[in-house]
Amino acid sequence: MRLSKEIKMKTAVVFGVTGQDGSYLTDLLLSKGYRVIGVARRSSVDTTERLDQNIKNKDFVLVEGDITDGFCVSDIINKYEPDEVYNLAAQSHVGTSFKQPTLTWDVTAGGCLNILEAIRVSPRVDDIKFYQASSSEMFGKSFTLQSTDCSVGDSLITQETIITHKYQDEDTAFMPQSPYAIAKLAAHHLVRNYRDSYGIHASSGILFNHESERRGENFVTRKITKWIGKFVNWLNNNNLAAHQLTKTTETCEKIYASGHQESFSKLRLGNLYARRDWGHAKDYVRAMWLMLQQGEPDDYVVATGETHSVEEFLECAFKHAHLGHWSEYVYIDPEFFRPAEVDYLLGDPSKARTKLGWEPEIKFEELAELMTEADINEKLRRPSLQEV
Ligand code: NDP
Ligand code: GDR
Repeated sequence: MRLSKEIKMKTAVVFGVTGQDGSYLTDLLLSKGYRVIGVARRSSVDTTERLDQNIKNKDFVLVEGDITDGFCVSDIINKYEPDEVYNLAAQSHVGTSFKQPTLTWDVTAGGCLNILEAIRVSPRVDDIKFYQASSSEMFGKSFTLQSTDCSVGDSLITQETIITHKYQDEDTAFMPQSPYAIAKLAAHHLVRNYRDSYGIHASSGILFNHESERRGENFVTRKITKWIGKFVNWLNNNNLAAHQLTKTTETCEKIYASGHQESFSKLRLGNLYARRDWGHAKDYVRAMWLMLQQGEPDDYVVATGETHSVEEFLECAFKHAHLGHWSEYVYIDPEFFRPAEVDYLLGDPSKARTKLGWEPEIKFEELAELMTEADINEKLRRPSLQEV
């Protein structure tokens, strides 16, 4: 029996399904009654750990595919006839993009073009809505400066107070600082160009940093909480409390405890002064979905409207783990400094709030706590993950 259009199950193709956002988006779409076609590239090891909860769901189909292969992308779009296509696939690590710029370009810019082309030539072009994962990294060094004159008093005794607000929104100019950000910006412009040229329902979400318990382990927030998880486990295994540790200088690379032979490597980090607008991935995939429910395609900034430094994240996470001050545990390693840095990101999500009705539910402190808690408990649940 053929189902009428109104009750037909929607189909979404998700490129980048094995990543942090891919897994949360899959959770969301399945909960909304979609059939989800998740595209994962071939790998010599299993990369589906984040999808464990969905892998046996009858409405979830995992297919093999790589976005750098245009024929493969076209085949998937023609075969599964999606209503919505989400492109979350990318070489998404900024630091790595300096070391592998060509690969980053091919995947992050070229991959998006392959999907747009596949949609353009599809006979169902008018029935497909497309989401592109754009990034706040595209702003790079750029920001909008808003000065508000808050002067008080009469003309004779005026107290001049100019408050300046520094932020990024949809009108802020782009000034990308890495091969990753430049590739994302190329993809962003391609999306706009295909929307204008061919009338494709293609939207870009300019998402600011979003993290979670499922965040990749070499992004700074997860690197910190993962280290804390392992360290707490080491303390527990050795019946040690934080106050029993030997004081070391900041140039010392290890942590020692008196009376114990074993040591533990300090947490190695780069620039602690960069500021980011950090939210939770669960909130951000909701914004992606909302963009594709709109009548007209558009671009939206998605952010919390708060900015914090890496140092502040350290403070929050170490405080939550009851380990004392983070500086006792961190070793600054030049290896993790980037050739060019993005110093300051603070998004203004007013447009997403007004037009999509989107609000983030999880803010900075809760995010740091959730991640720290999850990594400490992970160690307790899976003792095999101990530091060797
Ligand atoms: P992840 O790095 O966790 O996931 C990236 C995904 O892309 C993985 O599933 C990866 O597969 C897949 N992928 C990489 N190369 C290819 C390829 N050639 N073909 C097919 N798939 C490929 O990123 P996030 O989930 O954090 O982010 C999702 C998207 O949003 C990315 O495009 C990212 O650049 C962008 N973004 C992320 C932000 C954030 O703060 N998280 C902020 C703004 C934008 P595999 O598992 O095999 O590696
Ligand atoms: P970012 O995230 O580059 O903003 O890109 P990341 O967590 O990698 O870095 C944030 C800031 O922390 C500083 N930093 C370190 N970063 C890493 N990874 N490792 C370290 O040891 C370290 N020490 C300090 C960085 O220099 C930087 O200033 C993320 C990715 O998810 C992108 O895909 C996405 O587009 C943007 O967020 C928005």
